[in-house]
Amino acid sequence: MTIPTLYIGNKNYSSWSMRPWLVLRKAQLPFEETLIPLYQEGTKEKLLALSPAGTVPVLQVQGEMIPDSLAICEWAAKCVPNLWPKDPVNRERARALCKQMQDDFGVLRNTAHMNLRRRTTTAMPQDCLDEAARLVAIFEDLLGAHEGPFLFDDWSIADAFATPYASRFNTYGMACDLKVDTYFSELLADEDYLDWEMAAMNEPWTIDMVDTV
Ligand SMILES: N[C@@H](CCC(=O)N[C@@H](CS)C(=O)NCC(=O)O)C(=O)O
Repeated sequence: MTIPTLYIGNKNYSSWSMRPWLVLRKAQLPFEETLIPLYQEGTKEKLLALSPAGTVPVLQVQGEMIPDSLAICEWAAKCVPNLWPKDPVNRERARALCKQMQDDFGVLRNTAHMNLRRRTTTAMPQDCLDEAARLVAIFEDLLGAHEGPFLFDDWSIADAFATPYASRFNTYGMACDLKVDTYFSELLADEDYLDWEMAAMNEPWTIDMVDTV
């Protein structure tokens, strides 16, 4: 079997790419990675050559392309056990939460862009803070209902999906309660996350519209 290739965007900015990369790492599945710098001349053509979605991440497996971060994580979960919670109800709740983390919180995602190198004290607009508070309340409930330290006890794909949000709270200095703050610190101290972050720190590319918010 040929080793799968994960096509990703800039590690500093691409929250969608980070999630399946963390999951493949945690799954200890061998993979190669190819980084396509985003928002440069020719980027869109390169992305469209990978899949009709025209976005990263994309996983190439046996010559076939799997676009979409959650679909890639589902593929990994079929290859190895325990990437989703064991309990069937929690498993489906974790899936639903991942879907929500993809589709919901648009103001938060589009105002407080993931930007691992950045630290700013610029006040975020109220609608962004409101969405951040709504996300924190969801995490707080789950952390209170489980033994922790993760959303559904053991690390799962849901925690990979939460990690880019944790980094946003750091970058923009957004407040959250102690339990969620401790959880975010756990995610950002993860050794695979730190490998990703280190690579992000050394990337040469910048995206002005995201660096000046
Ligand atoms: N729902 C998709 C969204 C992927 C996505 O929007 N990726 C961004 C990178 S962070 C992208 O490729 N943007 C480039 C573009 O839209 O031209 C997923 O979960 O994979």
